[in-house]
Amino acid sequence: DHRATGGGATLDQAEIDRLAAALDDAALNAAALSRQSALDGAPVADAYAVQRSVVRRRLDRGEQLTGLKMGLTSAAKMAQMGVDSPIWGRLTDTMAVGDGTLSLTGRIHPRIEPEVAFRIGRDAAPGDAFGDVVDAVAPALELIDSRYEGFRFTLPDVIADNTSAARYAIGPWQPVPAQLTDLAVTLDVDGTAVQTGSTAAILGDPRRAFDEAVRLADEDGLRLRAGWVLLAGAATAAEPVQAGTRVRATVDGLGAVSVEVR
Ligand code: 0L1
Ligand code: MG
Repeated sequence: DHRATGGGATLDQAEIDRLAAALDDAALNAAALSRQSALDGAPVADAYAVQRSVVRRRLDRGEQLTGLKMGLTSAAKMAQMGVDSPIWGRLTDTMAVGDGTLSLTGRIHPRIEPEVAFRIGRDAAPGDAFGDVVDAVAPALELIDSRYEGFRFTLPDVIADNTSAARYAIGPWQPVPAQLTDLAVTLDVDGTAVQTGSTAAILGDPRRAFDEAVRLADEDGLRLRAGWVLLAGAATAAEPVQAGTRVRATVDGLGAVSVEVR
């Protein structure tokens, strides 16, 4: 049987790998791709199979998984895409911003959004509660960079494209606060606020992003591992970003993370 494994996938593995190679090449060459009609009407299982293959190519080049991310976690973004469930993607070490410098080299049309990040203290299993597994919280920035022309895509397209994941920066880790439900979030560029929101925009409570990540990744046979990061999702819309600016995300009570964009 040459069908992809995983519930409900319909494309064969050769087609999945062909779509993955096109997305991976688009990322490597910073060249936007026309959307992939092969995924039109495809079940999300097909799209996640393409994502798995895209990330497999990265791992084959020596990258390491560093965590997972949730996307489309706000009611506004879900409504825009006509879905009622968030999506998830994979993070690798080359996406992590280590030294506060965020280079745009190799990006297509980058946008940045303020997020909340969780540190995974021990390997997670289905049914684990947030408090059993998450041992620290931090403000975070996510740079998303759709590999599709015009940042336009369907739900299966963006799942296949590893949920537009490109780079991420994590601020200082903090003890998990008593509540995370309604913390003010600001994205500023060169000291001017360009987006404001609340952590309530992240599934009503960012802790729910943990439950969703555990549940959705398990459908793909993947579990959060000790030492990994989980990006819970954006609290505001994403902003286009330019070289020569300083971008900062502040989450009330958690502090801030900033990057020098080059
Ligand atoms: O991290 C995100 O919420 C991005 C999910 C994909 C949608 C987009 O690229 O805008
Ligand atoms: Mg995001």
